[in-house]
Amino acid sequence: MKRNISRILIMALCLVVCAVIFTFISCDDFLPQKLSDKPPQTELKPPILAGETGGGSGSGETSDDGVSPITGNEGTWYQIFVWSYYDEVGKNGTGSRDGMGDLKGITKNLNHLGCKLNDPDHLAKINAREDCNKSMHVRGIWLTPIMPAPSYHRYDTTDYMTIEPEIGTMADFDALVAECHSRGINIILDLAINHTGPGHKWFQSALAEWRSGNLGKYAAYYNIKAADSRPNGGSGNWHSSYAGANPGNAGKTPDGKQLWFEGGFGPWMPELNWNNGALMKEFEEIMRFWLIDKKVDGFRLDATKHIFENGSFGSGDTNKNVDYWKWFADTARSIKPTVFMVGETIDGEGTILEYHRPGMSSFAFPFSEREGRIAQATLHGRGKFFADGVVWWDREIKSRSIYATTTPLLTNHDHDRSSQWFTADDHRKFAASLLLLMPGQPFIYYGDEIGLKGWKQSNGNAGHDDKWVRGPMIFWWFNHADNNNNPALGRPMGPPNENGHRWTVSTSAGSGWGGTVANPSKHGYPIWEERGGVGEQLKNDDSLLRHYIKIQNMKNRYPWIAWGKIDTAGIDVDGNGQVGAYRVTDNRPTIDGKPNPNFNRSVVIAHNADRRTDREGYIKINNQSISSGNSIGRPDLGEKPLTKKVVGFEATLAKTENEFNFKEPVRASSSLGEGVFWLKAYTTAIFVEDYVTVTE
Ligand SMILES: [Ca+2]
Ligand SMILES: [Ca+2]
Repeated sequence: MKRNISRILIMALCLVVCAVIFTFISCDDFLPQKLSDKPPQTELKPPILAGETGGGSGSGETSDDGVSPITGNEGTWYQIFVWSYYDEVGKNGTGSRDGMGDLKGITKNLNHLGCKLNDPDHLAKINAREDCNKSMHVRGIWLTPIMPAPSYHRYDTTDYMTIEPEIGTMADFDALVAECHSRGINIILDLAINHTGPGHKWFQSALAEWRSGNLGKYAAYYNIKAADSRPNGGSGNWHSSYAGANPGNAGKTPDGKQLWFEGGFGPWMPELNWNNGALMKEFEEIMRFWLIDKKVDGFRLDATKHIFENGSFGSGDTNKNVDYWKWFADTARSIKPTVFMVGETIDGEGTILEYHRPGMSSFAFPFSEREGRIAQATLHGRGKFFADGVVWWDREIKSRSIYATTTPLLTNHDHDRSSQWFTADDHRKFAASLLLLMPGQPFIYYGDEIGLKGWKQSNGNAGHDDKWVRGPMIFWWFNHADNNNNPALGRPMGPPNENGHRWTVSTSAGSGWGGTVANPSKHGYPIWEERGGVGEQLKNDDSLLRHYIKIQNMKNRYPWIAWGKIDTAGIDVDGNGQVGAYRVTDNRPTIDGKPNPNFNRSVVIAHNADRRTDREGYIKINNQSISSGNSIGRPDLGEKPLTKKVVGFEATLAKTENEFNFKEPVRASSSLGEGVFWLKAYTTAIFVEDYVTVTE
């Protein structure tokens, strides 16, 4: 302080600059994956350089500052298959439990997902592992379809503006939304709008009009033709009779011609005719109803590429569909500017990317399942391949729309459960670190956080089908009486058995869901005899659930991971591609009109996917002075030039949240602005690059 400059005021916004390394217990019980193992599929494409794909200007959306409009509430999402989540009451939200999950069951268990925002000690409690630290702190829930529909999966909607009575009432839904919002949790609904169920009044009205010969409003809601033989050259996509809860023949016109309707997914899903303006108006009202009246925060959009086909089923007319979804996204956004939309496009990488152009997200399937990039890193040591993919994907989608965000997932209701093919807990934990620390808004499929297992019928898993991957969430496995002492977790949830838990769901005719599971072991559930459900895993610091919570807590300290700008400048790593790293920088000066205290802060996220060997990495920040006058840093504090640097690293081998308090840097580099990091085998680190403010 003797120096004769007026003053050096070092004001670290967060002197607890930190790198947190968390590690996992080595498991010598299993054979390590050989790094040379050939991935079990054809090589995924390398990242495409900017410009190669003609990224273009998206579909015309711009914003003043060129960055995504955000609310500050972005983050990790959680997908719930309502019927299997938690059974609290009977039909219509009343009476005693009936073996089916319901909306009240979700509301009751929200502590698992997030705690009250208005709790002033929120963060302190997290650090102290009290109350709220039982929560995963997700920022949103995706409910699979909750509207009336005859099938077990509910993607054959018969009424877009009511709630299926099996899971409760509209009042139950309102209560769930309110409770979610009080915890900072968004809710999006699953909309299946390529088709309806045959029981929808629109479809029945359409057929009635065709039969009467008086074609009115509804006749053109579906693709219906009158013909002596099956249309389109006998295409299997056209049906003369419909299936479902109340099957029937489509009937004939007054002059005796058979009626046929298009249904690419089968005779239980007649396809809507999206060339129809009246139908579009209909859906504007449906969107308004949910977004405004019911306060939902957005939609998950089913079967996006099937709206318009290019001839055969599944061919997907991308150009027409992108235009269609642009209409949808623009309409939704005009109703609610903050609406979040994510589509399901099951197709190649290039096609999925194109479905971001409408101004919505689209699930990042190239990162999912056992062949995706997360599994490639987890099972085959391909950390760099993963990180390169992260950077590539994020850049590609942002070049297509400012409203698009990376929306990765490990699995969903259509996939084999990840714990089935991640055979060890360290696999599961490492994969969770990869997923949750991806930029954008990752999705957790309910139960993945406790390692629920289950095969789907595909992949040669004879005797299995969808229900095996939509099994009961397990809140408690052992000692159901424990529940009495843990009211926050609600009543016990047992494993599936012959006595009525969950699997006695015999909903509606033709569902195929009914009956009990005669042999639970086939389902893979016995794993829980060792690990337990939510309740048991919360008590175990080394559990998979505790790992999810741990990462979520860390991630939520750096919320810009969900929206920031991504790059790899100055990052270098050793090894043969086992280490992958990328930087995410908060590029929002303001959030919701308020100065963003994290503006221009960044983190480097690094993963060592080598399961056996510690690896080095190197980060160099160019001590780059950021010129003043561009409102960086803390405009609310009137801060002047900021110098960005890595102040230090902490190399705590953190196993519990208590160790995340970033006490002191233990690995500060010798010169400011650069540093070497060292990652133990199969660990992940977050390095926080912070600011030191220097004023004269
Ligand atoms: Ca129930
Ligand atoms: Ca269609």
